[in-house]
Amino acid sequence: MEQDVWYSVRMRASQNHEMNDKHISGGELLSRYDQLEKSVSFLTTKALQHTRGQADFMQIQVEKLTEPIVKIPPLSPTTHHVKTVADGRALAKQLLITAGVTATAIDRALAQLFTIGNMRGAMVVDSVTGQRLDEEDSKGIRVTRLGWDLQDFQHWCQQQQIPENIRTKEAIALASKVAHHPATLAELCWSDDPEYITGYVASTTQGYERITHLKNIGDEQGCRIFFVTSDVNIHAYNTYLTKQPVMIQSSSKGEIIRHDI
Ligand code: WAQ
Ligand code: MG
Repeated sequence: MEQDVWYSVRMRASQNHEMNDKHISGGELLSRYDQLEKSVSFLTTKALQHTRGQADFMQIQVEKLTEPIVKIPPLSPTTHHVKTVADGRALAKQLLITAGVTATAIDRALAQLFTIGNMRGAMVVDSVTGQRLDEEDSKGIRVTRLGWDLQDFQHWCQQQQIPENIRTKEAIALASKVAHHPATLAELCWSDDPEYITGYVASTTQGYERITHLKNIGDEQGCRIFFVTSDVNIHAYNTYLTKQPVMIQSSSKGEIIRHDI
């Protein structure tokens, strides 16, 4: 049945592509064939109307999926209201420690992040030592092949009494996929968009914990760090993040959709 065939759609856009290649925007979603035009258009708009600047390079890739899609539920959200960045980061550190990450690992990971700057993906870090486990000096691993039906998201937001915001949809989808892997202890994230200062700590044990100030307005330094157990198989972990199709569904209990190919 054609309507059961799914496609992965990915976008990345940057500025000064030939020189320092400043990351402007990225996006990934799952789409049915009859929604492909809309999906490509959604990601094009995301790239072209970006507060990080005007892109001079954009790539959009569409791939038919042949693997079964795993359905998982979204992490449960909570919001912590803080008044300053210092309070926000101190709280984030506390939440990460509660999830099992060491203070040393957090400090070392953040020091590496600030040295690199301008990442396009996430850093994978040993939750005990803080050693970076994905390719050193790379711009990070991009989590792809994930989606969340808009209606299901909207319905879930009403139940949870949180705003129906597309940025939150994308962030919770990503955090839920990442947390679902048994090697992930916790994630720390804030946006690289200069105007958006709310970030989160996510983990299977504590859910999606939003923190209202994790950076100052105008700051373009974003953050995405996955803290993993020391015994992680980094190759398999990478494959899960980039290749395993995952659909977030509020009522799901972890079943697999077998789609015809
Ligand atoms: N895979 C891995 N890393 C990514 C991905 C991805 N698919 N998308 C973004 N990143 C990394 C990349 O290094 C970016 O610089 C950084 O994360 C921030 O990305 O509940 O908007 O898309 O209010 O700017 C969180 C709070 C918002 C939402 C996060 O991140 C809420 C956000 P952005
Ligand atoms: Mg961004």
